[in-house]
Amino acid sequence: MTTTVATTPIAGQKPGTSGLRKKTAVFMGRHYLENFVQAVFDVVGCAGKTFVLGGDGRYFNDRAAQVILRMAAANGAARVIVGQGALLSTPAASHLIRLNQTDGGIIMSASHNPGGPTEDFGVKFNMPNGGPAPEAVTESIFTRTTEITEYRIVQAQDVDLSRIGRHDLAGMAVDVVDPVADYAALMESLFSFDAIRAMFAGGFRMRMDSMCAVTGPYAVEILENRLGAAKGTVVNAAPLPDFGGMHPDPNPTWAKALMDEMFGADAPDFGAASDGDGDRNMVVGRGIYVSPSDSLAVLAANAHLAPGYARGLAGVARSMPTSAAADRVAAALGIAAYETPTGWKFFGNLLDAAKVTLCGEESFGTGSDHVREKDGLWAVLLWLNILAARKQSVAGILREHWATYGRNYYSRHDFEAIETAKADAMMAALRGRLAGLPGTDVQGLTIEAADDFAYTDPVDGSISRAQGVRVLFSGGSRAVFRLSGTGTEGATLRLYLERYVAGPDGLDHNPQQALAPIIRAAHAIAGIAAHTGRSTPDVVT
Ligand code: VG1
Ligand code: CO
Repeated sequence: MTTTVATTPIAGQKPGTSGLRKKTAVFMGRHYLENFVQAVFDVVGCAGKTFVLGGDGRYFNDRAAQVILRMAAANGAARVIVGQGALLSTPAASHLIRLNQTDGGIIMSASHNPGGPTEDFGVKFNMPNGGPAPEAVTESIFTRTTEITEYRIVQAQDVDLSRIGRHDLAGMAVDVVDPVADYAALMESLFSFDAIRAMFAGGFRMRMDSMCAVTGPYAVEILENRLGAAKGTVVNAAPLPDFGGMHPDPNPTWAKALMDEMFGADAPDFGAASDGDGDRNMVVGRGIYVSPSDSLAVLAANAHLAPGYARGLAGVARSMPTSAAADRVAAALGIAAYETPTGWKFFGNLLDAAKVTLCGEESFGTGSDHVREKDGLWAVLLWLNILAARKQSVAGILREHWATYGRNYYSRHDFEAIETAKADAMMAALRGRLAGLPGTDVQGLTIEAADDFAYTDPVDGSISRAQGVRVLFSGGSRAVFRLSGTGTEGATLRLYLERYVAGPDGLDHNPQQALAPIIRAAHAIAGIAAHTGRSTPDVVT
């Protein structure tokens, strides 16, 4: 039986960089999830359609899945494909949307944000191409949340999402599928599993930290079962509702146990970690950390060594704050390089138009045209394929890369949970001063240019403004300032720092030291301490 429930708009249901993210308790509040889901269905249409549904297994994932299914049925959907246990990594969901040519999908995740009753939850809608909804669609969804007066839901028992196969929910088909199988087959089609298997058989050792989040089952099946990595290679492999109390953000701060292992005595050859929903990756060699910007550049330079990319790359795209290391590779390969705003949704059109093959962000995101999301395990497998083909260590490959292309020293400093008004005032003041900055000297550095990044999509011509303030110094160094669009508490200031050094450089390879002059200049230019009361970042990556 379908019920139409009267409701009223709830303020602030505005999707950010990657869907709607709020405290779990907010999502569990009266009508909150329901209003947002109905707004999505009202905008994208639901009657007769097929969707994919899954999430990263965090607290409320299972309950939210049942609500979304009942609402899809009430809104007339024909069929929903759900990962068993309501689990799907973000890249696996993207693949299922494409593979089954569905009308899109709903992913339940707050990605790298912690999970649990007092932590975060999130919902995002992906389009029929498998990618995050573009700004025009998320804007329409937001507008709809401000107008909503009712939502539809069927009254029914829970669907048994633990049982693979077809179920019926008030006339709608619910197909519960193995969340791993199709994704693993896709990976086998892209990479030389034989070469990687031979490398493991030859004694190559790895540690994969799934951070008690969704990639555990994927990593165990692919790395241990199919590629023959030693049992126990994947640690924190069981997805838990609170991620075992961990912050499932694969960076040196939150994946410290992995870093300690990789820099300790008897470190394995290769280490990797992924985030809550499996779209991010961190890669570490024995005694050497690979910055995400460098990782994108190395993958671009070597992707042809994997069968799925043997024909070469159409082009490479990176988000604006990501270092220009990948641009140098693109120039050497004679392929196009694109610079987009932060967030994977901006890569979708470039991938669909086959203008680029690889994409990446400094925030531990890398991916390709195999799906329309960034893909953590994909990046790990491409690295493994390259290591198997080149028969060199991670350190050896990185050093050769820097010797060839020069090195883009890079770091991001995050200042978290700043009072929103203070952060906004700092950005407004900075934007107000942009025109006067070029030609001035700050802390011994000369500013060449300064702007607020705007992007015109080369495919559909849509324009996205105010995507972050860039200050370029002479010699190719820069500082970028922007506020996060994924936080759930106050504002987070992200300060991105970059310095290019050609060839073997004589610096000591400590990025914080190499970047010290730019860090000082950035603080002086924006008056971070004066505006926010903060002089040291909470997280450095
Ligand atoms: C952050 C990252 C951005 C990434 C986004 C979603 O956004 O900086 O590069 O695309 O998270 O990643 P923001 O607005 O907080 O800087 V995920 O893995 O959380 O979906
Ligand atoms: Co994520």
